[in-house]
Amino acid sequence: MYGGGNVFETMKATALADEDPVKLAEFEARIDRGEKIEPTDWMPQLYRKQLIRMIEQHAHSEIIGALPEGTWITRAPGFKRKLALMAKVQDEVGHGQLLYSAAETLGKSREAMLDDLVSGKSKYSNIFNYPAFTWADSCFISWLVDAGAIVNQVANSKGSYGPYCRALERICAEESFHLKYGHHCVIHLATGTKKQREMMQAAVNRWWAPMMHFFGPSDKISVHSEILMRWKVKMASNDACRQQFLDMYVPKIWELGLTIPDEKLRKNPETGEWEFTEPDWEEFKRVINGDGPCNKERLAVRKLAEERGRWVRKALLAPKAKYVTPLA
Ligand code: FAQ
Repeated sequence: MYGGGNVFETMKATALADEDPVKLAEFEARIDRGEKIEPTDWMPQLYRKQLIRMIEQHAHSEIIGALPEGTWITRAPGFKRKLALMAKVQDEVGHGQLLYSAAETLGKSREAMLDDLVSGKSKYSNIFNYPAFTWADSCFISWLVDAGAIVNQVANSKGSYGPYCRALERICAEESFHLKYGHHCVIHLATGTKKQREMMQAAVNRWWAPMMHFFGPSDKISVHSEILMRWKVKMASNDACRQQFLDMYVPKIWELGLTIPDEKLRKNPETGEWEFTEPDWEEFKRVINGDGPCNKERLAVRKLAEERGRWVRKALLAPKAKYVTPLA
């Protein structure tokens, strides 16, 4: 539906029919045995394309994700919070670096990926197209957006593509510090003054819908899940990740006296599944396709960074560049 489901089905069938059946069978047997695929190993073109798409989008999400929190560094309440937030934002950009490197092993250059980001051709996570109006919004991101990211990444770090899995392992270790920092910030506000509690509640109200979208469209309408799960790139479906997030974090949110803006939200005691209002997938579609509240602003900032940093990249890559000491 979002990437043109039927078109993708046709492309997938054609792409697989074009592959050498013996090599394809051996590749799939390796995946079934739980082996890691490495950059120089044979792989179907569709596996390569899907991995580039997914890792690239993930990398973009990290560097764009640094922006809403980044604007809070100078306004963070107190020196300790400033230091912690600065380190967190720096980590997120570092995750982008790791992920761009992992995607480059599949044959797409970093320049091409960044061009596709600023031109709007590539996607990045829906959630970073919403504004962080208050300090509490920044706290919500540090705790719950990181929590959602960890649910997804811990699962996928056990996947089939070596460079992506190794990057995810390192990323998850760092994200767990972010989660603790974010939880601490939220506890502070949720147990603080009336004004602080209200500010935190307003942030939960604003971010809940984007958070439900964050795990991707429901399995019924997800376009890529089937092939990605068959090839163990995605190790849990979008709905499974959403359920796991709700299981782990709804009780923690309630424990802090905060409410969640969804009257239907409850854990069905018979099925053990969380029930909730169906997310507005039309809004999701609009936001990921460029029409969210902050898409233009986010891309403008990235574009400026690309333009301002061009001379540095050019100087570093110049073939004749060399360091000349004053005494030489
Ligand atoms: N936002 O068929 P599916 C973070 C698109 S990192 C935007 O289900 P798939 C760290 C999807 O691309 C957060 N677009 O797709 C941090 C596809 O469009 P396309 C990022 C989305 O790939 C924390 C279409 O919808 N994490 O937060 C989204 O099987 C705090 C159809 O969807 C990752 O990227 C979305 N939420 O499953 C940083 C993890 N969901 O390409 C700073 C790796 C779906 O056909 C502060 N990625 N779409 O045009 C994944 O696990 C998967 O790609 C999913 C989507 C689960 C995101």
